[in-house]
Amino acid sequence: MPESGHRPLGRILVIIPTYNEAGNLPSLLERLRTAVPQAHVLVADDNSPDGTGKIADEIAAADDLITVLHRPGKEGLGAAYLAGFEWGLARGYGVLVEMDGDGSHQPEELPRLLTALRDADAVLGSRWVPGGRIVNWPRYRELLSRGGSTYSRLLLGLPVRDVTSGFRAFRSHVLDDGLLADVASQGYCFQVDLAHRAVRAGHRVVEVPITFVERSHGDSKMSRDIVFEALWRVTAWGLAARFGRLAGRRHT
Ligand SMILES: Nc1nc2c(ncn2[C@@H]2O[C@H](COP(=O)(O)OP(=O)(O)O)[C@@H](O)[C@H]2O)c(=O)[nH]1
Ligand SMILES: [Mg+2]
Repeated sequence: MPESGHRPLGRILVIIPTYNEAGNLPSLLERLRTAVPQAHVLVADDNSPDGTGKIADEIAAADDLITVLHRPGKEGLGAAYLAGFEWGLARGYGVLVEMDGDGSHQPEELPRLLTALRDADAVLGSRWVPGGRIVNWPRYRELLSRGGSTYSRLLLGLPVRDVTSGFRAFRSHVLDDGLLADVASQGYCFQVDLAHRAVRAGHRVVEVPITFVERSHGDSKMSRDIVFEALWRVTAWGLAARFGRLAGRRHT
């Protein structure tokens, strides 16, 4: 149930999943430590071949508020976040933040997300609400993201404009309450899954506008498989909900 109502936020953990972000992570960490100096940072690296994990280790060695979670190999965004959430929940953080490691999410905007969280259970940084912006994103990515959000909103009845956004802040009780049990989504579908679960559980989920800046170093990990996973899972959830409702009606 919603527990917000101006309760103190508690300690903040920013989780950053990385796979081959050597060219982006150092400057991102520096900006993040300046923008929100009190936040702890957990880099969840999947044994990046470009040495991101080692670079993160070197930065963490000089900064008590940065920790690196080394994972054995590439398992997708969802698995990295689940491991990061588990790490943070076990250590009693009050707020768990999701943020990309490629510089697309501006650390300078995190204080705004945290302010909105004072009055909510979860805050989603959104490209597709008034005031939201994208910079340097190819047209096909914009169409895919907008189309995916609209499809999920209609099919799942999800009152969210940007369902795949990966710049988010959760009060820890949202994630601690069995919400993560049996999450199977791996790619960006993980973000849809989480938003869907949070809304269904009755939590107060709000969106605030963000400016998303496409990476200037390295490559996107988006793939056709990731898009198909989101499409089939969202469709399956939508149909299951509809058939469930119909079946329920028949019995009453
Ligand atoms: N640990 C981990 N991080 C990942 C994986 N796939 C993507 N990421 C990270 O997730 C974030 C978003 O991925 P990105 O490729 O930029 O996706 P895009 O912004 O949608 O093009 C980046 O920080 C990636 O390094 C993965 O399999 N494991
Ligand atoms: Mg990116």
